Amino acid sequence: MRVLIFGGDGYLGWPTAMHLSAGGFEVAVADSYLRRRLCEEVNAISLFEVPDLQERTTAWQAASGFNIKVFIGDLNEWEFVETIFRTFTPDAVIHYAEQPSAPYSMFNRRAAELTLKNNLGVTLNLIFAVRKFCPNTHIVKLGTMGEYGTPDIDIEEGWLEVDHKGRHQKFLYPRQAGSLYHTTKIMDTDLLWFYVRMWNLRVTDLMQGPVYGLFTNENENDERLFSFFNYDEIFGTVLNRFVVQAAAGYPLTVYGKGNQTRGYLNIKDTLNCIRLSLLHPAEIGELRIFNQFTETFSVNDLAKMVQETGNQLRLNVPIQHIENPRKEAEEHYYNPKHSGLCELGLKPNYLTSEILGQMIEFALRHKNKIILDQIFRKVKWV
Ligand code: USQ
Repeated sequence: MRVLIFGGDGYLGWPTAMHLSAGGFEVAVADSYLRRRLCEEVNAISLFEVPDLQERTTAWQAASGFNIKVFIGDLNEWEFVETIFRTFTPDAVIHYAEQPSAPYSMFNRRAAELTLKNNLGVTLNLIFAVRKFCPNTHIVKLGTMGEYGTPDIDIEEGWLEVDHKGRHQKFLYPRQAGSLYHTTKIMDTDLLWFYVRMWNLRVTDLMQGPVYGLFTNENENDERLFSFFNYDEIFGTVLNRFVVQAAAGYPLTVYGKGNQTRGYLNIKDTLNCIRLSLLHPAEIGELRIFNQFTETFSVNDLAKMVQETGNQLRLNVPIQHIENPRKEAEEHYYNPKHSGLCELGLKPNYLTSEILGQMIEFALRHKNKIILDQIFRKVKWV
């Protein structure tokens, strides 16, 4: 299967490229290095330096013998997207190429505009390219659990059956995001659903929760193949941040009451979910939605687990509740369904103190590179 990865340089894009390449897929990656530029702009530095895509694909070929094709350019530019599809017509496209940070999207007008234009522009170009060059190609789009928000009813897997005044209809599950970034993901889903109805596209939209981790089966012995590991307030996700904070002796930054609950998953399971989605594609004319996470935790749960594991490693790990820079419910009902990917064969890698210990030990090996000023800068959302 020929697989094209939009956003192949990112935290998840690069590990996905290696994973599929190792699994016998023919892989090409496209990226504009937007994330690298934005991280530089806001001074958000990964825990260790990450080589560019040319260097990484060369290192990967030396390590595995597999070749990954690289396209560097702006996926908002239609001519660039056309060139890619002419050179490498894919059986499936995985779309990660979005400005991925909720805090960044809430910075200011310019950041909001960039997030909106980039995320929707790339999705639109992808849709038109598939329609023009390969209408049966399977689009696998990374959405987010944040599209649903935190409603006071169970969250279904993408769709809600509604009985109204004696009649019945299935709708996209109501979405109400908590940041502009998450709102662009809702708009992406709406765009895809519209074109599925218009043009019979074949789409899987994966509503993913926050991902943690660093180690995959493909990179475990070679640091040149590691993905970005951001621990700053803007591009770092909560558990990766807590791990670095524990290593640095920085009190864990629990926002507000800490009862915000989300569905989390290990980076290894992101790769498994993507592979399973490719191997079991959506039907022509279907928008298939999976909720992509393996277990739910509150921020307090995560902080306690990191504290306990840190203590086992003889670290002193204080927890500090700080004023929440975001506008979000700090106590809420949360019961999202997530059976679809398990039915396709997902065997979850659950969060254990062993996994946390490996992450903390890795962060300890890089402790001299941790910049404490990056950890909390109070990017207020309101
Ligand atoms: N949080 C803290 N302390 C911190 C950082 C975060 O308490 O130091 C809290 C946040 O307030 C939030 C929760 O932890 O309640 C998760 O925050 P996060 O920064 O890990 O995740 P989020 O900003 O929602 O975004 C991340 C990814 C995004 C993905 C999303 C999935 O950056 O690309 O779409 O997770 S989800 O959250 O399910 O929408």
